[in-house]
Amino acid sequence: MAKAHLTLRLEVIDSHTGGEPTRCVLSGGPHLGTGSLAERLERLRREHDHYRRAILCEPRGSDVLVGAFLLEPVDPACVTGVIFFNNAGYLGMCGHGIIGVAATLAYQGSIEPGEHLIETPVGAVKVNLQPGNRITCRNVPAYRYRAGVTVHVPGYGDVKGDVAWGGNWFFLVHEHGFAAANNLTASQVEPLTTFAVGIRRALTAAGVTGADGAVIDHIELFGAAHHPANDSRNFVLCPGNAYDRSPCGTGTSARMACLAADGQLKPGQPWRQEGILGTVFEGSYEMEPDQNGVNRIIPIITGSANITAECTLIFDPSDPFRLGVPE
Ligand code: PYC
Repeated sequence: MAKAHLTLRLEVIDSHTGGEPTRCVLSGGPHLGTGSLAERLERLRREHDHYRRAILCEPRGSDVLVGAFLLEPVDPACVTGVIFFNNAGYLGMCGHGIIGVAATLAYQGSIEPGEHLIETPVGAVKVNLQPGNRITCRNVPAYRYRAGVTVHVPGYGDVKGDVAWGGNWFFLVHEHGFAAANNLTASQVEPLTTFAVGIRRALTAAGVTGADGAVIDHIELFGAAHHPANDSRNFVLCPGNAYDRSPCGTGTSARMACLAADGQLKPGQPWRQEGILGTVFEGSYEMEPDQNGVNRIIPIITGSANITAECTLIFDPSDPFRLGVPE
């Protein structure tokens, strides 16, 4: 097999948003040419996927990390383009990640407080940088695709949930044993993960997908909030089986789309989503017609991020794990 070409050094800035890490790759990434971000994502996937594992997986990273390649936007109104990736592949959008990207741009002095546009493969996202690294992001349109879908999960029985888009595809489940026992806690991450992986397998086996056959790769379980100021608590399983340490921006968007569809959350009404670590995203939404005139919610999510590292990744040609530990 031909030796995969890889830059020797990459400049990165790491941050975390409510506990969930983001690694921004600032320079030294592969040349992806021009074209839309969706086209460049496909080129990255097809021709340079080894970068993803080398940057994100062990020994330089871990399954929890979400990567963000910063690149030239197509729309000059955007401050940057970004392609998100993780241990399993690529993400259309990433809520905690966009907050991490904005905090990184602010740390670098590339953006001032106020509004900025960031281009993603699924559309432009507006961010508003406020004092104290608080960042509000106006996500891509979100919607519920199917309500009340039941799948049989071996070992657990029938599980009912909604399929919704919030920038990624989610299956959202409210009724389950962990919620009944108020067990959406960090100490239960292993059994929660096993349950959520079982749901995802059951969805695949039953042929339940998002629109156009899209794989539902995020599973979101809900329970009562632990803090009285919050509306709900969640556990989110990500595509590569890591769980989201934050309340998940795209998952919170999918949740608000379902609440809006059920008439339980009005435009502008606040929604405080607590994650498994107790960190919170403040959400609300505006209603807007899409290009086909169909009303979609535009989720608005606020969180904060902190910078944790600014460093150079080194890919020594003699390192047997230069491209990451093999799967
Ligand atoms: O915050 O949208 C999000 C997200 C997706 C996967 C991990 N975090």
